[in-house]
Amino acid sequence: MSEPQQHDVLLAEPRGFCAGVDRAIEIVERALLKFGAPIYVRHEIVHNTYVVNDLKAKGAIFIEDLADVPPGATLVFSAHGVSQAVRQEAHERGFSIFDATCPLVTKVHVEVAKLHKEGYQFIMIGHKGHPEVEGTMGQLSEGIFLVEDVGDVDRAPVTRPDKLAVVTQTTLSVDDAAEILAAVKRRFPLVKEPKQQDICYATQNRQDAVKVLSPQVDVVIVVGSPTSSNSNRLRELAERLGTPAHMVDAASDLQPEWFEGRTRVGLTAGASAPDILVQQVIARLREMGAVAVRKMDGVQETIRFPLPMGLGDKSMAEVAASRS
Ligand code: 2E4
Ligand code: SF4
Repeated sequence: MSEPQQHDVLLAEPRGFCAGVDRAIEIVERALLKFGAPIYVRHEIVHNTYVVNDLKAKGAIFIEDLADVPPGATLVFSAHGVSQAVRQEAHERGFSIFDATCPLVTKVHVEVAKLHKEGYQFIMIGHKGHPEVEGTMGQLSEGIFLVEDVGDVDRAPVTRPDKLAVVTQTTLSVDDAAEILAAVKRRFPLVKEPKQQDICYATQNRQDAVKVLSPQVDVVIVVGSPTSSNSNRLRELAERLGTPAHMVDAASDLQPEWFEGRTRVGLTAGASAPDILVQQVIARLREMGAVAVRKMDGVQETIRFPLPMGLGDKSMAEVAASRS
C-alpha cells in the first residue's frame, strides 16, 4: 500500500453557516422545543443532508406539498422562501406558521411587491426550478421573466422596457450575474437595478474567499450538499480559477486519488454546511496525510437576524424548561 500523500490544509475564511441559515435552523429547533414533535417544514429547511437528518431525528417532518400536512399542525417555511400561492394555501388550511425565509430573500420579495404596485415588470436572474426562484417569481402572477444566461435576455417577453426592474437569486455566481446584468442593460438601458445587489453578503464573502484561496492550493474541497446552489457556485468558481475542485456531502465522500501528487489542499463550506462536517473532513484529511491546518485571513461576519415573534423571546434553555 502506498504511503498517504503528505499535505497542508488551508481553510477559507469565511466559510459555512450564514446568518440566514443559523436563524432558519434555530426556528425549527425552537418550534420543536416549544410545541413538541412533529413540526412540519415545507422543503428542506436548508439544502444540507446532515442538517435535515438531524432535524428529522428531533421530530421535524419535511414535505413539499401542503396537502401532506395535517390540520392544526405547525408549519415552517424553509429559508429559501415561498410564493404567495403557497403562503395563501398555508393560511387557508389553518396551520400555525413560522416563516424561516431568510430576511435577505424577504427583502427581494418586498422590493418586487413594491415596484409591481408602481407598474413595473421584472427580469429575475436565477436558476430555473430552484425554490428561491419559485418563491420570488411567485410573488407575482405575471410580469416577471426568468433569465438564466445571457442568451435568455433577448428572449424575455418584456412589454414595458421603460418600467422594468431586475432582481436576482441571492446565491448566484457574482461574476455570472454581472455578465448577465450587463446584457440586460444593453438591451434595456432604462432598467432599474436594486439599490444594493440581491446577491447576499454571505454569498459574496464565500466567493471572495475562494478567489483568494484557489491560487494558493492544488485542490479545493467544498463541503456542501448536491442541491445547494451556493455550494455548487464555490466549487465551480475554484475550477474556473484553474484549481481542481470537489464537493463533498460528508467526509466519507473524500477520494484519496484527489490528493495524489498534491501537497496543498484548500477547504471551504457552503452557507448551509455545518461546521461539524468541516471538522470531520479535516479529521479524514489527517488520516489521509494532512500535517498542518491553517486558517486564511478573511472577513469576520457578525450579522445576526432576529427570530420571528413568538419564538425568540426566551433562551433555548428556558424554552426547553417550560415544556418539561
Ligand atoms: C436561502 C437562501 O439557495 P441555496 O441552494 O444555496 O440554499 P442552501 O440551503 O444551500 O443555503 C442556504 C440558503 C437559503 C441560501 N440562500
Ligand atoms: Fe440569507 Fe444569504 Fe444565507 Fe441565503 S446565503 S440564507 S440569502 S444570508
